[in-house]
Amino acid sequence: MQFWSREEFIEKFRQVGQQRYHDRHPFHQRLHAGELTRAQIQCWVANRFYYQKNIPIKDALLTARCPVREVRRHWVQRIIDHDGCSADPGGIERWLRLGEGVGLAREDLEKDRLLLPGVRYAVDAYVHFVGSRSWVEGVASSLTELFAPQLMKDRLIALETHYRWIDPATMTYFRCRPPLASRDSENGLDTVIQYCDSLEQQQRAVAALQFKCDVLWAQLDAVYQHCVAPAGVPLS
Ligand code: AHQ
Repeated sequence: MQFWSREEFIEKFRQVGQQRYHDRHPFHQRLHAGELTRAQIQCWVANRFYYQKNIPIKDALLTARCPVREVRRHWVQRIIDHDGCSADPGGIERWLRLGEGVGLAREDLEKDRLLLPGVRYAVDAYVHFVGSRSWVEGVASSLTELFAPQLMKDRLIALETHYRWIDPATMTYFRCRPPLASRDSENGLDTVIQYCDSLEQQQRAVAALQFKCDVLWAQLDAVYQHCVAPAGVPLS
């Protein structure tokens, strides 16, 4: 097998997303169908917060491991997008507002009081992956966001349609993130294509995306198992 062209490489990433991205997970299917209870939504929001607050930590690990200034400039911006700055409260703050919107106390999220073991270990595995693999594999693992904008747009419509008990003003996270996700994933894709200069590195980049799809899937498995369909309890 020889080095993949740009088009072939991109198609490999698209195939991974098509088969394994978490938009296909039963939890998201039920969320979008309006089938979830307040308690199930709260469980999801509280556990996704652990993922969100670890994003800038893994981005800082990637930035520290990357010797290319032009790449670091993009990743420093990603940290600011989540942690915020004087001009913008940031995505983590917007997620805390979402938590309040679904009836959770900020401190419950900040102190991981509702965090499930499976979510903790999936997210910690992601942070460890980025902190221990090549920086290009770290960039490749973020490319799940190629598929995030449409998912977040669909999710926002579902939340506004089916879950009217949530104040729409607290859903700003899902209004602000899609354009940043598009910007970041386009930059990440160009970076991975530019810096993978062997077939072996290209294959490692695709494997990194597969790993990250499993990180996202495992988080929803933990939430689904805990509060939607506990093992051994028939759904009907
Ligand atoms: O809100 C999300 C986010 O800030 C990020 C950063 C990015 C990364 O660096 O891995 N991935 C990501 C994602 C976010 N939201 C998820 C969702 O379903 O709301 C999707 C997730 C992703 O696709 O990786």
